[in-house]
Amino acid sequence: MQFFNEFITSHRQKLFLDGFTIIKKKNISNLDNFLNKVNNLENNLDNFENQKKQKGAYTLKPTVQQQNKELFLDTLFLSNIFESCCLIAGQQLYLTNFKHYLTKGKTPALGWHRDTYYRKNKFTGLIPTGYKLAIYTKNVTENDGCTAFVKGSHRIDFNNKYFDYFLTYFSNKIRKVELDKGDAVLFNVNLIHNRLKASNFNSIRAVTIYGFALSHHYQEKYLNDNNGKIIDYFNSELKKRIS
Ligand SMILES: O=C(O)CCC(=O)C(=O)O
Repeated sequence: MQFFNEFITSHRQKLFLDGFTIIKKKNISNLDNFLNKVNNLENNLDNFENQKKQKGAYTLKPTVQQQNKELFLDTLFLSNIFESCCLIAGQQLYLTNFKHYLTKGKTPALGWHRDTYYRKNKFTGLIPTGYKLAIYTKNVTENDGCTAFVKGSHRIDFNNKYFDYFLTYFSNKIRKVELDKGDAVLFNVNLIHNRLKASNFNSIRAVTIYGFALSHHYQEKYLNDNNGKIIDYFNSELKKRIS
């Protein structure tokens, strides 16, 4: 119990200070079945389509994502990862969506961005700020297009793109997360982050990214197309566990 409390507290402090925290696979139970099945999906490129918003990256086709929604959502509950994320964040989290990304070979960087921000009197993204959980289904090194963060930038936000540019290119706050298959990262979506370019011809980088809001209320915004079925399934599984 003491180990558990210390584990959660240290991740919570990292999340507060840095805006992200790495959860190693050894601390996540029952992940192997998920990793094996997702690797099988990754082995067939017919399961994927070009991701329109991310040049050079692929995501699961909507039909394949629907067929496999139980695989991606059950793993949150069958392992301890979702419960750990709620304890680390200090509150109940509610799924808004998930995407499984694949990049193969040389791939350009996604670009530095915050998901939630305020510019020119306009808010973008979820207010209050939600979280994303990334579970890596392949090892990832700096040259494979790893995720990178501007450490602490969720707490240094002057709502100004030039200041963000300064943080990204001239500060020493960039952290590139090199990880092993099965490791996960929980991050605050106000944090400046990026998928760096993959510079190896033979690199394969794969990750499932789940978006979480802080209330049921925010799920409504995501009830479009087939995503409603994904949210309904998540909510019904969550209800079984918290009622
Ligand atoms: O794929 C990544 O590492 C970053 C993804 C990202 O930027 C996002 O989900 O907002």
